[in-house]
Formats: sequence, structure tokens, C-alpha cells
Amino acid sequence: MCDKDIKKLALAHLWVAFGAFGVASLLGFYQVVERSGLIPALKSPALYYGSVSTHGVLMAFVLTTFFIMGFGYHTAANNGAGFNRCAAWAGFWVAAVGTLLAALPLLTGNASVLFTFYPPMQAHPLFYIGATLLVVGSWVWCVLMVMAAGAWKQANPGAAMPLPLFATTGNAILWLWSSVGVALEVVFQLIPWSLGLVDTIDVGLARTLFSWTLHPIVYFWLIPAYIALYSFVPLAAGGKLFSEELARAAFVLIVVFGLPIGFHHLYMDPMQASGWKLAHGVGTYVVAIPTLITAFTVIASLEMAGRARGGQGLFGWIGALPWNQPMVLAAGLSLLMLLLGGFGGLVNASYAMNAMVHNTAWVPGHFHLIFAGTVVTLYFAVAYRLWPSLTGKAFRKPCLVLGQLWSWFGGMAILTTPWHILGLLGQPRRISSVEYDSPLVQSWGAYEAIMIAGGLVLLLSALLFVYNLASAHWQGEASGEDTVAYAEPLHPPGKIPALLNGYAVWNWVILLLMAASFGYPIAQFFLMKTFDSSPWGY
Ligand code: HAS
Ligand code: CU
Repeated sequence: MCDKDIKKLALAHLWVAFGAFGVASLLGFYQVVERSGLIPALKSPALYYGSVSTHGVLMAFVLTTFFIMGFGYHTAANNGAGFNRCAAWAGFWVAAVGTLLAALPLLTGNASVLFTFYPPMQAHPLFYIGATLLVVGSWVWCVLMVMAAGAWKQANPGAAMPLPLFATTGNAILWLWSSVGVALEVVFQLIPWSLGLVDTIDVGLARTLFSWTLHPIVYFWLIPAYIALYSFVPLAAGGKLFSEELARAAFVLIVVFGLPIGFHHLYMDPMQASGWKLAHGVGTYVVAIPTLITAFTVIASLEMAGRARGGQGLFGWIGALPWNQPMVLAAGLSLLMLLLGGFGGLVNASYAMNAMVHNTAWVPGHFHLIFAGTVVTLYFAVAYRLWPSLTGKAFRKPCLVLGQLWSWFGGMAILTTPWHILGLLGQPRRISSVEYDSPLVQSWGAYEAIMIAGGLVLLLSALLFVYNLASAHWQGEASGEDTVAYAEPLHPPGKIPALLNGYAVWNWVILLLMAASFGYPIAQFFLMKTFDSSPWGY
């Protein structure tokens, strides 16, 4: 029989997530040192590519997926939505076995294809099979979350679904839609090709299918962070959520508009026409709107809380907020990183300006700031929030919790500022070193050195995070906390319109938008028959 305890289920997921995070952080530090070339003994392009591939897969796929599943199960159970715990454990084990299978070729240098694994780079079949199992495990989670929400609605006809449950369901639906692209690519192209069943595949089609997944996957990572901003932050600040309706609208907009816009990753690729790229570019600007709504609603909630605590004047409320609360501190730091990381995203999304930054160090600068910065900081805060109730133990030294959040912010600032500058100075991304000598290449040296300092601070902060969790879990004193509370809205929503209380209609809208934005661009590979080198003609 499987274990039905929700706390054990959530903890198992979170420990896999944070274990992967710890290993990936070590690799990250090695990479900044290797790239700088300052320690010649550590210079090894082969090791570098193996390391950066493992780092990317662990951070972008393992940390995120396990965190999202664990937090999602916890959210559903704490909001009165039941699901089959045995199926959840089965999903956990499928995903865990997939991770282990993918780790074998990664750690032996047989899957040095980076986290985007674009062909014609080829990995060992085990890598693709392991990644597929990780996704299959996450599908179990998606189906359980959708069913849990459906059962909740049946049991509470006409009632407003709790906001965290509504958002978690939206994330499950988003991921089901998003993962279809990469699943088609892996199952019909990469696995047969890596097994030698077909000689060649159309890399244009592969990149198009991957772009179907690549943009919405970042919102799959982001939604749990926004759940924390809406559902935990106002309460931790001593206030209420400014508007629940706006929060729901933001989640719906992310789910619907996050999907049909992946071509902003393909602006510089030749196989799609400019009209399609421009259309996806316009959609990319639309999907910034829910983030602007989120910033507005969360900052308004914080302002109300600050004023209720006696803050005066235009900005006095900021100082009045309880910055010693990890959740409040994490919100402030992550909003600052979102401001700058989001600005970088808007530069990327501009069809014209993308030419300036594409495939330069600017891009890892962007996604470390917004993902590793904003999103992961809020993952930390969620872990700190849930830990006392999940483990029943309190943190031994609260100052170490705050210190960890500050050091992660500081390290991220030190790491990503030079990265953005290096991008503008033309340094390519995805390479271990540039061999030619020129004044321009020499000018990169100082920034590379600063990045080592950033990487070191981040490594120490990552280790401190794992230490904080482990020491509380195994050596902490009883916390006395059993449940987790969520923020109340300022005006309790009376009747929520059906469109903001479920996704049935939105699924049809998504179907239409996806058919319009990806239908012909994918069909062209079959209609035009430019290459006819595989048994299926692609
Ligand atoms: Fe991105 C590439 C565009 C958001 C992650 N992105 C990436 C890659 C990753 C990634 C991993 O259009 C690399 C993929 C690869 O390896 O090839 N991104 C955007 C845009 C947004 C965006 C427009 N990205 C994200 C998020 C991510 C993420 C979120 C992870 C979680 N991104 C791109 C593009 C590329 C790209 C191109 C391809 C680049 C290329 O050429 O390869 C938007 O969603 C961002 C919207 C955000 C804003 C910010 C609003 C400001 C706010 C702050 C308010 C705070 C205040 C301070 C005022 C517009 C919310 C208050 C402070 C207090 C203390 C109270
Ligand atoms: Cu994107």
C-alpha cells in the first residue's frame, strides 16, 4: 500500500527538488570558473558542456517539476480538494526514475546537448527516454489536479474555487497543453533518431515543436511563484489581497496567452516566415500584461498592509512592512528582480532588438534574473512557509533564513549584471570559450571575474538554503504549526463569473489560438516536402 500522508508526499517532492538544486548550484559555480579561464587546470570544454547540460536540466526541469508537483498536491489538499494519493506516489516514482535514467548519460558526458537539446546535437537515447518519463510523471500530477478541481466544484456547486486551487488547476492545464510540443518532438523525432531507426530528422520542425513548449514552460515555473505572491505575501505582511478578481484574471491570461507565442525564440531562425514571427511577437507583449496586473495587485496589497501598520506618505508604507518576515522579504526582492528581468524580456521580445541580444550572454542574464532570481526566491519562501507545518519543526536560526534570501539576491545581482553587459559586448552564449584574441575579447575578462564572485555567493547561499531546511527538519524544535493559512481578499468575492472560476471555455480559446499560431507553421513541413529523408517524409 502506498503512503496516504499528504505531508510525506509533499516533502518527498520538495526534497528531490531541492537536492537537485543543491547539485546544480555546485555545477553552476564550476561553470563560471571554467568560462573565465582564470584557472587553466579547470579548463575543459567537454566537462563544461556536460556540466552546463546537467545544471540546466536539474534547475529547469527537475527542481521546477518536483517543486510544482509537491506544492500543488499540498495546495489541493489544503483547499479541500481530494485526489488519489496512490496515483500521486506512482507519478512521483515515474518522474524520479526518469530523472535517474536521464542523469546517467548526462553525468557520463553522453548527453551534453544543453537543456534545450536542439538537434542536430544528439544525446544518448536514455536521456530522451528519462526526460519523457519525467514528463509522464508530471502528467499524472496534471490529471490529478484537474480531477481534484472538478470534484471540488461538484461538491460545492456555484461556489468560488479557492484562489490557490484555481491557479494550480490553471497551471496543470497550461502544462498539459505546453508539453505536447516537446512530447511530439521527442517521441516522433529524437528517440527514433537517437536509436538509429531513422538517419536524419528535420531540425526546423524539431525547433518549431520545441518552441511550442519553451515559452509556456517558463510560465509553468512562474505560476507557483505568483500563487505565493497572491496567497501568502499579503497575509505575511499583515494585510489582505487587494483584488481576487484581478488575480484570477491574471492567471487566466497567463494560461491562455502564454501558449501561442513561442516563435519569439525563433526570430533568428530561417524556417519560419517573418509574418508568423511578428504575430507571435505581438502575443508576447500581450502576455506581459498579467505580470503587470500581478505587480499592481501585489504592490497594492503591500501598500495597504504597510499603511495599516502606520506607514505614512508616498513611500512610508514600504519601511513599515515587516521585512523580517521571509515571505515579505522574498516578495520585495523578487519584484525588484522581476522589474529588471522583465525589462530584459521585453528587449528580447522586440523582433528588431532581438537581433542584438540573441545567442549572446544577455539571454542567460535575462533568465537567471527572472527565473533563478524571481521565481526561485519565491520557491525558497514557499519552502520556508510550508516547512514548519510539513515537518512539524521550527527553523533553528531565523536570521539565517533572512540571510539566505539576501545573499541569493546579492549573488544574483553580481552574476547577472556583468552577464547583460557581456551580451551587449557581443559575448556568445552556449560556449565554453572564445579562442581568438582581440581587444573586444580581452574587455570581457573583468566581467568574467566579477561573475565568479557572484557564482560563489550563490553557491554559499544555495548551501545555506539546504542547510536551513535540513537542520530544521532533523534537528529543529517542535513548531506547533499544523496547517498553512492563505490571504483573504479585501472584498470577499460574492459571485465569481464562470469564466474566472474554471477553464472549460478557455480550453476552446486555447485550441483556436494554437491552431491559428502553430497550425500552418507546422503543417508546412509536411506540405512542402523540402526534404524526404525519413520513412515518414520529415
Ligand atoms: Fe524569457 C528567453 C521574453 C519572462 C525564462 N526566457 C528566455 C529563456 C528562459 C526564459 C529560460 O522574446 C531562454 C531560453 C533558451 O535557453 O533559449 N521572457 C520574455 C518576456 C517575458 C519573459 C517578454 N522568461 C520570462 C520568465 C521566465 C523566462 C517569467 C522564467 C520563469 N525570454 C523572452 C524572449 C526570449 C526569452 C524573447 C528569447 C531570447 C533569445 O533570443 O533567445 C515577460 O513575461 C516579462 C514580463 C515582465 C515585466 C516586468 C514588469 C515589472 C514588474 C516589477 C514591478 C516591481 C516594482 C518594484 C515596481 C514586463 C512586475 C517594487 C518593489 C518593492 C520593494 C515593493
Ligand atoms: Cu519565451
